[in-house]
Amino acid sequence: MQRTLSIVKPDGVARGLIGDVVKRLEANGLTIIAMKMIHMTKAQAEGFYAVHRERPFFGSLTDFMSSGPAVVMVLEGDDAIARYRDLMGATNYKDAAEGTIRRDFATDIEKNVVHGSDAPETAAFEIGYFFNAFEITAR
Ligand code: DGI
Repeated sequence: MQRTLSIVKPDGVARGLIGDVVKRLEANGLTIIAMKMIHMTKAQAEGFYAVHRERPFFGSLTDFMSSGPAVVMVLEGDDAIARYRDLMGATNYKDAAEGTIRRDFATDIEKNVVHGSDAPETAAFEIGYFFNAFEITAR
């Protein structure tokens, strides 16, 4: 069993896509073991994406991520990190495979509806960034 962090980003929440994302997670055997709505401050978004702080899009990305409410979830399942990345599709929706969340819903390389951890170490950091142990349902 593996855990990963999922975010329905502010564009996805604003456009009414929470249900579509959750439906795909549940239909594909990823179990939601924690979930809440948050509205990140700019500083919280900068901390979350600190790995990208030298990138030219860092300011724009953290403005966007702090622009409205987002839904953060912890997903659990066999190979959950890679399986959820497959459901999301490539970062740039134009490169994303057919039937993926980003291909079907994203409108922009930055406004790409969802986030998912890319490795076990980042999943551990990202889950701990938003959730404490009491917020993750025991299984
Ligand atoms: O793990 P991903 O979300 O697929 O991608 P990432 O960790 O490389 O980048 C994090 C987010 O930053 C991504 O979802 C959208 C944004 N981003 C990535 N590359 C670019 C970008 N935004 C802009 N404007 N331009 C980029 O080249």
